[in-house]
Amino acid sequence: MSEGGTRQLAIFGGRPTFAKPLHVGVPNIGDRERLYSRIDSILTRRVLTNGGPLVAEFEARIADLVGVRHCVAMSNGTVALEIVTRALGFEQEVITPSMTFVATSHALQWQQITPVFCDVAPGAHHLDPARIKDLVTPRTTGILPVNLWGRPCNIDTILSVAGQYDMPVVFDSAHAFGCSYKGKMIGGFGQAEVFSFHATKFINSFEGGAVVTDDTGLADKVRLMQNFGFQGRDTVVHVGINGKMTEIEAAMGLTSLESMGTFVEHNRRNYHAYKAGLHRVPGVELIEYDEGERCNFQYIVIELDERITSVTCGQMLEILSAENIDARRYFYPGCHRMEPYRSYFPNAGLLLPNTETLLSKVLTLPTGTSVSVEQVEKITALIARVVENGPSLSVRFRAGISRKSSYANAACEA
Ligand code: T4K
Repeated sequence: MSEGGTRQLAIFGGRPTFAKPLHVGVPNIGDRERLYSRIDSILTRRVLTNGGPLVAEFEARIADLVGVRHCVAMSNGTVALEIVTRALGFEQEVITPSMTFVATSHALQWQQITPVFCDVAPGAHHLDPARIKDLVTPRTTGILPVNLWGRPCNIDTILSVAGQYDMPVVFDSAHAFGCSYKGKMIGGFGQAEVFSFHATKFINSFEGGAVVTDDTGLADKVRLMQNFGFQGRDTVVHVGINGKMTEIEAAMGLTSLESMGTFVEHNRRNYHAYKAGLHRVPGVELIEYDEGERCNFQYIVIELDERITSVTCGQMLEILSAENIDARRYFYPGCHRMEPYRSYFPNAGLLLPNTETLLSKVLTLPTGTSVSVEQVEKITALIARVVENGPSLSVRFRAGISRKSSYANAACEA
């Protein structure tokens, strides 16, 4: 532990481990000069949006990297999900996990499609393919699984179950750009996949997203719908919306892509530092990446077993937060416990026992290029110390000892 293990925890009035907060999701920034020069070219050209050359270049680069025929860049991942599911005729009911960012469900509900929440398998973070059959009804029109944390879900089995019902599958791969499954890049599975290039993502275009697919008809339709349904200047042939990516976003996206190798390498080093630091901490399990595959290592996720650590996830979050470690409880409490789903399906949790258990113990920790290995080492040392002192901390929490309390914390000064 820093300062020889004698420091009092900040939650009890000690000096925080970090002077400034360390966040999950601080953007990776590529080569600024390249970005400025691209922005300069945009201003000179005066083509700011509506299908400029940088968006076209970004789309070509993504399609090439992923190994698909088509990429349609979008204003963000949520709109990309809305457009592609609509283009595929998703309606009525769609099977999707609750263990995801709420955008996955919202993209459906926004179109009056009911997200039918599928539980995760015990101990897993992804939709359990074995449960899909129980959820299929005559109203089911598709499946929207999520490649959470950039780790692929059980893609083969999901596609095989979907095939039995002749149902389309769109993968929400918002986290999974640059990752692979069985040696093939994520982006090339199902009818289509969606990436997010939001600021907090591994590769960012400030805001942004993309639909990737090998289906030319689908790509054409998605492109139409993303630009009000315009075919040419004055002809509108389809209902549409504005989902376009701007040139300045593409400039950032292209610049990010040029640094992709550096970002992965940095994330990988941090991941290994977390792995080394948490390896022997009882009750704390780091969610591992399969390094035989391509990974972006963008999310550092731990599961706490409260029976061993004595402190709950919420308490750990509070302790870390006081130390200026802004961990997140992604995606607590689960989409099914957020509005409007909570009101629509008040008992959904009964069908999602594994999701509920998982959400009670998952924490996401800071990484990315703004976080150094030395900082990771301090974070893991702190977690180890908290767990070591778990029983006495838990007593203090139960006694309602408030944060930043000024009196000495003997238990944590060991
Ligand atoms: N599907 C999945 C599975 C997703 O995870 C997401 C988005 C989507 C679909 C939809 O894609 P988009 O429509 O967003 O393209 C963030 C992001 O807003 C969201 O994109 C992302 N998932 C989700 C996992 O995380 P918040 O509410 O956690 O963001 P926020 O504003 O708290 O930012 C996180 C931290 O990042 C901050 O504490 C500070 C730091 N940060 C953030 C921004 C935006 C910066 O340092 N600079 C910044 O510019 O949702």
